[in-house]
Amino acid sequence: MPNSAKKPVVIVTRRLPDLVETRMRELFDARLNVDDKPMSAADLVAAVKAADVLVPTVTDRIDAQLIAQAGPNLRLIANFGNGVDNIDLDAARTKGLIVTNTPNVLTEDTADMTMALILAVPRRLAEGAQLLRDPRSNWTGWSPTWMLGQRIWGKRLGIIGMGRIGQAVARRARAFGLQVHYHNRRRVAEAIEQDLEATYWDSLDQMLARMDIISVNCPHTPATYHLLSARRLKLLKPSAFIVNTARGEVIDENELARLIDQGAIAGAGLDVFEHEPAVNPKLLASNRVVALPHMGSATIEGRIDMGEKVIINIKTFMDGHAPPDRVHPGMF
Ligand code: 8YV
Repeated sequence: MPNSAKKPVVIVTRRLPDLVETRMRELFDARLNVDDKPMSAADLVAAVKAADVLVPTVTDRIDAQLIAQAGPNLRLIANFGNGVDNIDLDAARTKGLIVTNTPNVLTEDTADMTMALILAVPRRLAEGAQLLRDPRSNWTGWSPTWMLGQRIWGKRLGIIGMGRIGQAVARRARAFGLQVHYHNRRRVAEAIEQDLEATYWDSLDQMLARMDIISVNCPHTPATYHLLSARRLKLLKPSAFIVNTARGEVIDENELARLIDQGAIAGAGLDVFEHEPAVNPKLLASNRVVALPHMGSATIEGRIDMGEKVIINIKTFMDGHAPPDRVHPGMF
């Protein structure tokens, strides 16, 4: 059991909101990254050798090779983030390390951002805003045929991944008059389906071929890597839009860019990318793509809540109890 008399060495890989860092300083021997410069591979090795607890984020690759080099004191990896695809969970378990994440607190913020993209792409929001700022745009005033987009109301939204965030997206989508459809590893409870008036598709292929908007809300796992493969992307209607606030790796990004370029897919709203922070230049060049720099959970309230969860996970573990947000391999 961890020794609670001595403050644990908690190494945090990125800068967190002040409130969170202040509390961490009070409770732990917190080693903070005040410059917020992403840690190099060598920095991470030094961190896992020295820490009792490591607090990584999505920008840190905690792979088997790194975990193998962990020092004897490292017991807990308390991820600042919901997705744990940055961590090799099997390697962590083999090494006897507990892994935790920060579920729930970013659900509503991420669903808001998803809904924002669902609205933004068909209604050409970014294009319109950009146009007014461009001195060459020469906008002379309203016209009946100016900047026409596609109506949202009455369209079919296909949600891939009906977990917490998928369901929060569905609730919002209902309010905007979208018909909710979904594909998930497991069908959700009947009461949830009824509440969301959601139609389940066992076959992802069949759902893709019939939707007007696709929203990706599943985690990135080996099973969902390129779930939207070149073959599946070609099943979409040319009038369909894709929104992704989950993980870039779920979509074959090159193929998506190519199909949008060709007009075989109408557009995309992307908050995440396959090779983050690199973004396929074709996507950036297209006015049918709204690209955001991984902002889904980026609210001050959300980030403080995430920090609070990290602290609770560490504190509970250090007090000798099971941390509330423990992640097991196979959970995702
Ligand atoms: C986080 C996210 O900001 O929590 C997640 O899974 O994708 C983001 O919203 C990021 O992961 C923090 O590590």
